[in-house]
Amino acid sequence: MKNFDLSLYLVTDRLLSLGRPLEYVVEEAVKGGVTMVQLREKDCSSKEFYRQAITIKACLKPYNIPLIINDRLDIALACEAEGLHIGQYDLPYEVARKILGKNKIIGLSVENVQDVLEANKLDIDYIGISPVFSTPTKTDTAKELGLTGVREISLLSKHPSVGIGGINNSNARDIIQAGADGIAVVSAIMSAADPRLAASQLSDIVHQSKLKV
Ligand code: TZP
Ligand code: MG
Repeated sequence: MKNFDLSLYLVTDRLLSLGRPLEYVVEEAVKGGVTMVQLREKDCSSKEFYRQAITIKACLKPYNIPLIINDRLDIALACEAEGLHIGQYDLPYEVARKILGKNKIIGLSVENVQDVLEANKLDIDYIGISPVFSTPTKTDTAKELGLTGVREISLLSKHPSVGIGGINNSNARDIIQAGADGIAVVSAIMSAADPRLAASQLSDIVHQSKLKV
């Protein structure tokens, strides 16, 4: 059964973890309230990506938090992740679904209204609205969508949505109020001095904002 909660979605970047082991930051973040984790590691070998995936999978298991692999279908299969996240330039959704089967979670990044209309035709599990704000964490993004974009896209989308890009304590509430089901963050947790505290603050903001939506 697919069971997931997009409320606070941590996307990893080992290069932003201030030298701390990825599994340490991830586990602290989960203890703080992260509901979903995406392993997104660039510039590393397949062997290293696989090793990280196995380590993070084991770390999430006791907490029942789904592990989603960014882009690499082979790694998602190899580590028996709960799902895969694909972007507009990755493997087509149909190919991923055919290989992963109907019980896995597949998320798709959308960068504009046209992408959402196309996504509505697919049996994906969620969309990532990308990027909401510009961010130093990923510079090759499409144009920032802003809160107006989040509002428009979440209204149009037939799938649940999560905003990503430049999200932190000061704007997390706006993203939920604009209609997203959750927030996805990299640096706000990966680079926090105390990742557990950072996650718990973001989690509180998301849950309080949902009560008011
Ligand atoms: N996709 C769109 S923006 C982004 C990704 C992976 C990076 C978001 O990083 P941060 O640090 O939360 O702004
Ligand atoms: Mg990608």
